Amino acid sequence: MTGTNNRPATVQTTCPYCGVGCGVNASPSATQGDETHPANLGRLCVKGSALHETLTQDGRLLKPNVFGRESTWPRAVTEVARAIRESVAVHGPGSVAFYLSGQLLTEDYYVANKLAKGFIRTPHVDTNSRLCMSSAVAAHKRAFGGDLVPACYEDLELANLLVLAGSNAAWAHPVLYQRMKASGRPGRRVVVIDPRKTATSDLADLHLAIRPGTDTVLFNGLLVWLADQEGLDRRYLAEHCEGFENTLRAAKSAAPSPEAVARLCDLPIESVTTFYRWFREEPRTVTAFSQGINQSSAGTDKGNAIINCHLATGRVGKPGASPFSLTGQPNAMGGREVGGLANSLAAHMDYDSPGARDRVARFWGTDAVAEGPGMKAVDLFDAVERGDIKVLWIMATNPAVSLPETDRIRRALARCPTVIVSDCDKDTDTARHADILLPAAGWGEKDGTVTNSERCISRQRRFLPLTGEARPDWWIIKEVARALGYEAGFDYEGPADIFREHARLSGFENSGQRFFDISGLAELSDDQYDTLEPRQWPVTGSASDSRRLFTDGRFATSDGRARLIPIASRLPARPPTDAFPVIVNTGRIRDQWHTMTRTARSSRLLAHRPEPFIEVHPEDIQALSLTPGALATLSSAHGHFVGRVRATPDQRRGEVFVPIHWNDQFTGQGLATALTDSVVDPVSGQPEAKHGRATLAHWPARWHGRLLVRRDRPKRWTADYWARQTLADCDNWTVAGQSPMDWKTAVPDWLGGQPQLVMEDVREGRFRAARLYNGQLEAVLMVDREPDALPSMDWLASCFSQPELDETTRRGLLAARAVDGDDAGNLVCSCFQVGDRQIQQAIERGVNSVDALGRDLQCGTNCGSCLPEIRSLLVSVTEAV
Ligand SMILES: Nc1nc2c(c(=O)[nH]1)N[C@H]1C(S)=C(S)[C@@H](COP(=O)(O)OP(=O)(O)OC[C@H]3O[C@@H](n4cnc5c(=O)[nH]c(N)nc54)[C@H](O)[C@@H]3O)O[C@H]1N2
Ligand SMILES: Nc1nc2c(c(=O)[nH]1)N[C@H]1C(S)=C(S)[C@@H](COP(=O)(O)OP(=O)(O)OC[C@H]3O[C@@H](n4cnc5c(=O)[nH]c(N)nc54)[C@H](O)[C@@H]3O)O[C@H]1N2
Ligand code: SF4
Ligand SMILES: [Mo]
Repeated sequence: MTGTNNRPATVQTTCPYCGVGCGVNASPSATQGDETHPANLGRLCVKGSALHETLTQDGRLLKPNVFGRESTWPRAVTEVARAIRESVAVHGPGSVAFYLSGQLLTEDYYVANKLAKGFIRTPHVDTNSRLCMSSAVAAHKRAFGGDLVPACYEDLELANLLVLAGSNAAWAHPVLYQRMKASGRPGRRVVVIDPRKTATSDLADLHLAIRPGTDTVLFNGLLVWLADQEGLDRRYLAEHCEGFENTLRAAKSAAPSPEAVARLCDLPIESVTTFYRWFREEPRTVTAFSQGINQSSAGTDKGNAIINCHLATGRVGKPGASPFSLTGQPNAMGGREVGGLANSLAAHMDYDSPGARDRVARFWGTDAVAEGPGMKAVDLFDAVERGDIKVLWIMATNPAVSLPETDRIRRALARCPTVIVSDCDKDTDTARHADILLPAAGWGEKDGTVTNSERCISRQRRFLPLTGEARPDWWIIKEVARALGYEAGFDYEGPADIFREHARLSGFENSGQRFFDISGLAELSDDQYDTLEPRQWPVTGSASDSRRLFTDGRFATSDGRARLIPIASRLPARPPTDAFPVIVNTGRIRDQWHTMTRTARSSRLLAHRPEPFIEVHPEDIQALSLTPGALATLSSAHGHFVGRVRATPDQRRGEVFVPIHWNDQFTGQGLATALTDSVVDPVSGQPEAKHGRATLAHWPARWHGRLLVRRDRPKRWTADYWARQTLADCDNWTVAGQSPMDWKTAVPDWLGGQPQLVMEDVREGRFRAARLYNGQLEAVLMVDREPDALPSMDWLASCFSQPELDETTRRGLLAARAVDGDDAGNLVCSCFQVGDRQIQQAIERGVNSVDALGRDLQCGTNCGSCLPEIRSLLVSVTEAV
């Protein structure tokens, strides 16, 4: 623990990635699961256990930068304050906007929200949570009267029927997935609702490969069926709910029978009725949902269609029985608590909550707060593009990659007179558009709190010195506030001061109406804040069990009753057309985090999927004359995505899946968001990120190449296709081109100088060149007509660690044939670097179970994130043999 004289080697902190919010024992050289943390009880996934590998100074923004020049803090703060002051004076407060993030700590978020809404008085404060959780927030508010998550993690273990709707928890919430798996027992059933078969489906007794976007139909149909089969809790409905009759009527006209549901959702009728029967039979049911539900033009309705079924069966806030929104970002919940969304004000009060504006203004000591809701992310960037926003301050998010129609977002950023970006990295796609860049302290360098998916508040603690001139976000905002003349409102010495104020506001004039109340933490001393144990909210003065909400059937509405919401069946706003016939589904991969600014620093993590890819059904591959392992292009109305084709029957026909992670630093054309439209849910404003439209075609390459260059060498070449992978000593660039190359002339640019070793076979389209420095390998380029004729990357990378290249290696570098060495194949287990080829060979040798493979190769024996993949290899290799 911090604060003691004998500073131990590790510090208890919280993982900065997903909303599971695992406790981590961290030191600069190792990260391990915290056995005392209630979220993970010692477990970590592969990203959490590789955290220390991402703590390099590579790529960090070390100093403020003002209009293209390195600067000092006093100058940067003065410039930010000047831009804001002038814009407010000339164009009014609404010309200033903030775009925040669920990756800020609660204390950072609180001060940003207070400065904007309470002092600058602009309502235009939105956050990347708009792209993430806003549909779930809106659904909670409609049903429960507040943004309230009734369940806790234990419910996932207690449930006898676990429904995972639009969630790939095995990859996106791995530690929760492990808890679900470990709690399996005879009779427990799992249903996965997802258009594609994912690693999560490994746990499923029933997988509903639903037609994208049709979840409202499925759950409307469930409500009708429950009513027909006497599966409702009439008493609970009568005592605690409103709106049932209208809701049932709407459901009946939308989804009258299981047959209609099967047709609309494109599911086998037996699967639909099995799901419905299980749901009716099992009172202990949890429906956990994530982005397959939220990121939809019907996201809020999907959420409410799920909650309707839970209310109608009385399964809310009971052990093992609840709807459960799995939040994405580490502090998505904290941001919602401080009121970071454009339609909220502060501390779970909205602009239209009775008395809220006046109450918050009095509490903050300001004469008035912003007048009403501000613009939501997509509208906000429209306003930036129109020129209505003159100053835009972006913190801890990378909208040039993560918002839909990135071409337009980038145009908007280029047009905005003053773009301020607070980030840890100096060269993100968004930072490239910044006029003022502010270096933010990163994970491990700052103190504060985050709230996870089960309302548990945990401390992030510092265990590293600040990098360069980087400062915590709260400090940066506070300095700007003071420069604007708001000293009195921003008199904070440290995050503990801010946390206490936030806690006080949650209880301020709160007569039990606002469920978000942590006033029990308002008087923590600095030491108590330092040693704060994970706590679920509410935390009021009185001792009460806060594991679950609504246990007494009382909700946060004015009359205390929950609302069922009538839902018309909804389909994606923009179905495929002849011009754009392919449906593009986008999402996460196991080992990367968002726009790769952190996870791509770990070569271990990037090895699992080293290049952008497109997952396609084998019959579509045939129909479109694509080649598995070759490149293909997806083209939408907004741009292109080039990636390697992965053939998989797990994909529905006519639909493809692409990862969201690649950005301009790691590939030439790999933005998933170039394929999605700015179509939003009408209630929440959340973009339909799971449903783009595109054409799909083979990408004809004339040549394929592999370039390995020692790290940090300037790049003086370009290629039609390229993807970068960071390795221990060098960068690996996978490249391809569509026009012929004169390699002898071009090669010095590629290798950073003249090569000593060259081999060219023009007839075969083959070229090999290497540059040495003091006998050591500096750069090597391999070009061939077919990608599989290239030498193995593992072998090439290993040549970089040789202090002096021996004769055999030199000959190998020039050899015409691929040098395979001990190629492990595509990486499966990141912890022990075990590839699919090794696993396949072991299975063929007769090592025929997950446990035996673990004993033989160690794969899957640490974090367990790769177990679903190992299991599917066991099935496919065994079937093939
Ligand atoms: N490894 C990793 N983990 C992460 C993150 C990360 O970047 N990397 N990010 C975190 C964040 S911020 C978030 S929000 C969460 C997201 O966590 P998830 O929501 O679990 O992850 P996604 O891959 O975005 O999408 C989940 C699934 O929705 C399915 N889907 C698409 N359309 C539909 C549909 O119409 N209906 C249904 N039922 N399903 C559909 C997709 O096929 C996909 O498998 O992950 C968090 N965890
Ligand atoms: N097509 C499609 N689009 C999507 C999604 C999808 O599934 N499909 N998912 C959406 C979802 S759910 C999300 S959450 C978003 C995520 O999208 P983003 O929020 O844009 O992605 P990140 O890479 O997490 O960006 C975080 C940035 O903050 C920086 N950073 C890290 N720590 C700190 C800090 O402490 N302070 C500051 N100031 N900066 C810091 C990082 O370097 C990085 O540049 O993407 C959304 N976009
Ligand atoms: S499950 Fe989420 S919070 Fe836990 S270690 Fe993995 S990424 Fe971090
Ligand atoms: Mo998210």
